[in-house]
Amino acid sequence: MSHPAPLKLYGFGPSRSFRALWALEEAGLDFEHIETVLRKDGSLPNSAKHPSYLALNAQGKVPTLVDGDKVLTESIAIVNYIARLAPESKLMPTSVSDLARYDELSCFVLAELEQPLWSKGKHLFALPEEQRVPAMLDTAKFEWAKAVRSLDALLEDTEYALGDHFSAIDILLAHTFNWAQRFEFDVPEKYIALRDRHFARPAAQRALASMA
Ligand SMILES: N[C@@H](CCC(=O)N[C@@H](CS)C(=O)NCC(=O)O)C(=O)O
Repeated sequence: MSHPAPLKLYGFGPSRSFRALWALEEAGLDFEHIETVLRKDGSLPNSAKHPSYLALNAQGKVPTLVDGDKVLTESIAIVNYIARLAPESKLMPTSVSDLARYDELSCFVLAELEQPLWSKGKHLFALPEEQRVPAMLDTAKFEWAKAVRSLDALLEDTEYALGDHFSAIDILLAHTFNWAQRFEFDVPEKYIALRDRHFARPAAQRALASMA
């Protein structure tokens, strides 16, 4: 779908930027995907530490979405923005009651489910070496198992997380379980199946192909 200003998504491989890439594909919006490299020398023009990128995203992280003179960071804010630009995609609900559930689940993914994954990443490779605490890896495993048990209680055993159709919550869950598997966390079979089911969608396949 055409949009007055061409959207630009700065992202990197299977990182959190994949959530935004997939949402753009589901929404059918025109966009340019700008592959950005992480934790590399800031003199590289496509580095997230290059001064021109830091002017967009002061943390030097992905994703960043640029829409004309609007610059947006934070993967969930970006996914929500995309959903609002393309309401017909129904990625985000509209009723107060469904939005409350949407907020509950998206906050859970961000604050509880992905937190131990990122802890492991930080203490394995992302933090400066002298800041890494190896014992955090066991803590992350413990917190992951606890978050998954809480999710079991939060989700119903239905095809989609919200109502009777696919939404951005399914993107967040599928992406986060894929991340967990890549980082060698224990992922229950039913969440592997959730990831596989949603990754089989044509929009997810296009997003996966475009970052290859
Ligand atoms: N809360 C942010 C986190 C963004 C983030 O940490 N992105 C990682 C990739 S998944 C990154 O760019 N890391 C680079 C670094 O830590 O230097 C979001 O959801 O967008």
